Amino acid sequence: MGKPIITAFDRSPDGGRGLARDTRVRWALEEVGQPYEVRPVTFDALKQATHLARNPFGQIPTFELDDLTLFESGSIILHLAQRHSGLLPDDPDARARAISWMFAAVSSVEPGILEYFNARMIEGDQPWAAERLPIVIERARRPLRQLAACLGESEWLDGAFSAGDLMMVSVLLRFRPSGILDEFPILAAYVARGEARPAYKRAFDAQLAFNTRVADEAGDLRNQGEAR
Ligand code: GTB
Repeated sequence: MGKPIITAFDRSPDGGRGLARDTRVRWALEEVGQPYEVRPVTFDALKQATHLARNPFGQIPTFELDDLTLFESGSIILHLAQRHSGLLPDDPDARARAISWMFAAVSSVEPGILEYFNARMIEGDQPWAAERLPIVIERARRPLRQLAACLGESEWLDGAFSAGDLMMVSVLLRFRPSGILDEFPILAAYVARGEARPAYKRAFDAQLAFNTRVADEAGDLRNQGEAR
């Protein structure tokens, strides 16, 4: 079996703050000890046929290994968690609950956070933006309040660290720059525990090095024709 190749922004707009979704896939790969390569893709190349064949929505991250190509960070992480040990419990019920948390992260928590970013970044100059923002923030806060109540003093969401935590921490991290995550000290501490994991640190450092590399010294696949 070869090394998987993931795609990432040729240059992430966040400059290496780890907020783009390749970081969560890198984190999962690090947790399971699977070496990988990174194919940088420019914004233009995202919407061209070669990349659309990997992801019909023209986005990163994707995952390629042998004949398998996957898109959606959640499905990539679930695939890794199912094929390697360390990210899902062996007990079938506990495994199902961990997968529930993965879905909760992307379908119950992340949408409100994304809507907040849309309201700030994309609609921020609309005449109604200031009036709408508090509604959007309150909608994003609601699942955080419920999540904090559920997590309480526990270290992780359901026993040992799992792909559910990896996904949830990744989703919450994106919200930290808003300051709203810090309204929930339980969640801020939970995110800090995730970030303290050696695998997260390796993933973060790798994406930072990738996004701050000197163009001509790129130790990746950028010379294979895609990112120009
Ligand atoms: N549901 C998909 C998944 O989970 O994989 C969503 C993938 C997605 O949104 N990908 C984004 C993308 O490719 C990058 S992560 N966007 C390009 C496009 O749609 O044309 C989102 C992101 C982008 C930038 C920052 N940032 O600069 O801070 C953070 C997160």
